[in-house]
Amino acid sequence: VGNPELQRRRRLMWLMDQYLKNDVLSIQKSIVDHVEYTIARSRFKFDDFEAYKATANSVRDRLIESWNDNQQFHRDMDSKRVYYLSMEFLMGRSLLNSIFNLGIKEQYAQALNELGYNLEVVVEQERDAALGNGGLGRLAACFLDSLATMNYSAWGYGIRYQYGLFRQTLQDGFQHEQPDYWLNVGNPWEIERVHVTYPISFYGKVEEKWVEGTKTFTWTPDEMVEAVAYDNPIPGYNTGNTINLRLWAAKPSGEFDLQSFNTGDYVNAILSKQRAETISNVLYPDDRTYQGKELRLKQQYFFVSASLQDIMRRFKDHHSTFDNFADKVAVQLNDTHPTIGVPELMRLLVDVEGLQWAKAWDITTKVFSITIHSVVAETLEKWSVELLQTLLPRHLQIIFKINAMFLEEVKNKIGNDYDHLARLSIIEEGEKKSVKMGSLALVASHTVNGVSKLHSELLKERVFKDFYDIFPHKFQNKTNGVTQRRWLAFCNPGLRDMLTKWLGTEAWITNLDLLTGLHQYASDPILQKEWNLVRRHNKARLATYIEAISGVKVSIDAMFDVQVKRIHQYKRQLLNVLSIIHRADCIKNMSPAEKTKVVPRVCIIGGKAAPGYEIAKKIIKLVTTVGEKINNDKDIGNLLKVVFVPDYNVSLAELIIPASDLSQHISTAGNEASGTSNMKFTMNGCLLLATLSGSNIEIQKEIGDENIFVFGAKPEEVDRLRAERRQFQPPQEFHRIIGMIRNGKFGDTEYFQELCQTVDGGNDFYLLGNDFSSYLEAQAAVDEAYVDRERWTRMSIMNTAGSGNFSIDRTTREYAENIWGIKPCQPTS
Ligand code: GPW
Repeated sequence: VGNPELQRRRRLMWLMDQYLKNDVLSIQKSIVDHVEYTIARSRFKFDDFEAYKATANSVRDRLIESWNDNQQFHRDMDSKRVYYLSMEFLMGRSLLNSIFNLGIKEQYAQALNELGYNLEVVVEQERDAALGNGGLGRLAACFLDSLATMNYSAWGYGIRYQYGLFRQTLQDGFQHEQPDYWLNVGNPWEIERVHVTYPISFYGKVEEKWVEGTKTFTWTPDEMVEAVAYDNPIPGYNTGNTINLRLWAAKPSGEFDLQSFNTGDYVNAILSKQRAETISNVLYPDDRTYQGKELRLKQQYFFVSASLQDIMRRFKDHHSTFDNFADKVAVQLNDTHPTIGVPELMRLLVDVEGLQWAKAWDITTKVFSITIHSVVAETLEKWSVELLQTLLPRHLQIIFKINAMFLEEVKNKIGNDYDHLARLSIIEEGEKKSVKMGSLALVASHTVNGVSKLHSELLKERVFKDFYDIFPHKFQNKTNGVTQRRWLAFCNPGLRDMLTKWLGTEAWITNLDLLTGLHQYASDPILQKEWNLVRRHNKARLATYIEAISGVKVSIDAMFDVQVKRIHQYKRQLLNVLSIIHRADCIKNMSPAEKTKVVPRVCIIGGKAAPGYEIAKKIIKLVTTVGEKINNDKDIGNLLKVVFVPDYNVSLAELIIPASDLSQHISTAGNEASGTSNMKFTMNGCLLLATLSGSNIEIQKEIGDENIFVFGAKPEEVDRLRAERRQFQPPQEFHRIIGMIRNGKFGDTEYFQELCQTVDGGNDFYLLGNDFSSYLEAQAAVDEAYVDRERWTRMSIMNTAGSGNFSIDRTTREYAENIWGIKPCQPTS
């Protein structure tokens, strides 16, 4: 009581509470304040978009308040924190998520309503923050939600791209890319920190000097840019814990390169400095192909260096030596993209802070851990030694030294087996030497994990076999998860209320295992009736949307059969299209009596192709062409509709997933590292048509074989089937359908030839021909199950009931306990 500092703080806390009350009237006042003072519109006249902006700003105020309290709390506690470094954060919209997590959704709905606005409409005004490509980026976003909700101390670090993932439009059925300049309408969710900046250097040369008997290195860069922090508060659900996503923007550096101003060419000097901003301009839209572009490496180094400098500055506020750095800091690398952080931390510790190499290496190897998201070594990044030498000369030296010490160490274990050493070496020799970023990350990390059980085994057996032999203790599995807040509670309000009613508690929103409580009601006719009512409502919403964008009228009695994800050959959207053609063909050959037995389907496909990925673009065109043909075929009528949903993104996923009856996760066995949308569909009571890939296998185990449709080769057969594919004879139907495309049944005869070639016997790397029969059988089983409404509904309920393990909260807890060494921690009062 006598402590004046404490009194002062209490007073400040109390004052803040006076400002930001959460009753309807206070919320209305803050919304109208923002209309008038922030967006400077008349309080009597603002449209839905302005209502969104004002509402978002009023929520932002509340977020900042809890953000500040939380950061202060963790500063005082000096708790260990995890930093999640990722090139991508696929956040989607924030408004609904924020007011739900803060527990003020009802108040906001009422406040807006009384002002003459509708929350649902207002929410739709927000543009997606699409700072990611797909699964990897969305996983990062789910982690943030979970870390905040579970009261961990955590920050995300990434890049504030000015252009998010391109927007996909279709013109004559072809994909076109439109820039996503998402910041031009302003971003109320970020807080610019003009004073939190770090210099980031590039190019130049390194000088070696002997100082008091030790060799020192001075890097004199040729280019310098400034990294400026933008903070994005991430509120947890039902907790005061609001964590931070700090994104870096590149700005011209103020201090550097003053000489160019003295040459008299003042204007050009400014223009050339302006080019610094290009570093954070645009997100690379290629999901996993590395083109070795210098700008990409610059982006990686830019955000990683800024983040590490920031982490070290924060650490130094409390500590005078780096002795217990690793007790306070854990850094998670989201795939190999931030791996340049390894030599960067070494450089900062050795060259800047003056630590001995051995000490710095000890710290580094205790700080880093990495998640790998791919099943094949070819997708792991490699950077040419030449490029590194030019762009980051000091880092290349450090990488060489790490490699030399590492190879020295393994020689003691495996002897002078040259081939073996070459495979382990971080440097790939050859005409063009390169640095294997995966290997570098593995050598420096205390832990490496895959993202599903099967995938983690494949990492040990294949991708990193040589490393597994010498570092078996480093390898772990962390099966992915998704946040049930966004992906169930918020995007499917009907199901949310029903779950809460039947389970008698809302606690499943933070403890998804409670969903097992539904098992006992799976056959209960009352639950089944309510269940189907909710599903129909969701399907009606999607049907309205589909009609609005495509003009295609779809019946909600039809089965909604959905495949939405990035377009990739290994994900086999082509297999889906081929079976759609087959289905249409069968229907056309039926008698009227036979037709009455057909289960009507609406096949919905969505996803973006990387702009340079020609085959993927041809798949999109095939879907739209086939759709055009089928949708206008009188013989088929309502028995089959095919819709390509353009510009699939987080917000569309929130509409589509709750409305799906069947969803397809049909990559060649073992080829999907995990998959995460499969989890979202399962949670929402959608049945899966799935191959033995990634987390499909674990979902099957949780919900039971009888509640999922699994088909296709076994993962362990894939190598052999690939080797024998030249001899394999695909079934007649397969040939026939390919023939139809080849012969111009769907037009664009020339255009589709190359696509057809990809499944020609010798070429069919993803084994579409091999799996075709089994796929059709599974599809028939789906139809059979669907007509038995009681059975289908029970299966649907069993999917939701069995999805508890795929909450990201489970994943987060496993990382926290087995990798990061952090504990939940929140203020007691
Ligand atoms: F190539 N994933 C992704 F493996 O979305 F790095 N982008 C990528 O660049 C890669 C993987 C990479 C996905 C996986 O394909 C998917 O199976 C997984 O569920 C997801 O990452 C999250 O782990």
